[in-house]
Amino acid sequence: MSKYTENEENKENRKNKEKTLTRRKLITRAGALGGILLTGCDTDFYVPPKVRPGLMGIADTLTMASQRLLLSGQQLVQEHDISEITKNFPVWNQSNPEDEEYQRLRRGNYVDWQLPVTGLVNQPRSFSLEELKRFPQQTQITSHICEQGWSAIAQWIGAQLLHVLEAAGGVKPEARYVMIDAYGGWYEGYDFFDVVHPQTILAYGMNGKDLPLGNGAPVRLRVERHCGYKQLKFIKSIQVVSSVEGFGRGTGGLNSDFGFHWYAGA
Ligand SMILES: Nc1nc2c(c(=O)[nH]1)N[C@H]1C(S)=C(S)[C@@H](COP(=O)(O)O)O[C@H]1N2
Ligand SMILES: [Mo]
Repeated sequence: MSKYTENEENKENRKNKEKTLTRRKLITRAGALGGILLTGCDTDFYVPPKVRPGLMGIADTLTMASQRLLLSGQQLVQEHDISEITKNFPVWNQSNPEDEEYQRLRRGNYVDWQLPVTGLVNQPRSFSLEELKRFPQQTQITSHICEQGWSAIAQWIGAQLLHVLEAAGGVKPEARYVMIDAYGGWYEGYDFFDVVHPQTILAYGMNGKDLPLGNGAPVRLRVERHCGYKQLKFIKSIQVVSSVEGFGRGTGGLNSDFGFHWYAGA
């Protein structure tokens, strides 16, 4: 039925993910990434990069800290059955970035699309779509919750962000955030708690097909414990950084620049 996966394959996939998900393994993996969890930056996991002033800031920090404490074992979000997939998954906000470069790539069916991974990685490099598809393929059927009041279930197919960073030589010890730029001007930042999560993938497929244009072709992020606006579409480049200074208004993402919570955990 599907180009990428079958129901059974998905079940097998999920079992494998559950097996690999022990805290010890996570630390080992993160250790391979440059000792992220071992170099004394644990408290970074509990506070946003920029705490908003006043009550909002206190609320943000408490929400993030309490969820992070509860989720310190890196639980997986619930995965659904193929029969629960929403028939017409919405296309929300941007549906076809106008950038000339994006339009050129789209007309060429993204054959020339390249994803640069730079900053605090040991071997900066780019990945083509074909190269991304060569990483172990992960599928997950999850629900997407938009802060603007809708939710829908889809199957996402992609490569773990963790694997991609490993293929760029792993990250340097100063690495704290992954900043992702998108065509159309959006950008978002993520900390390593979410970056190394086994369900955080660069998705190039949706419901058994290539990712449709309006849902972020050729590649979008799925960071499953977050709500809609963190699920960045039309990915252009990835940068590993020690600080979110110098990106937009310096809050760590376009949405937080405009007053949304940086930490959008659902
Ligand atoms: N680049 C980019 N990413 C984006 C958006 C966008 O407009 N541009 N919208 C966000 C919001 S608010 C939501 S709810 C989801 C919508 O994803 P969909 O269009 O696949 O439904 O993408 C998120 N990522
Ligand atoms: Mo959203």
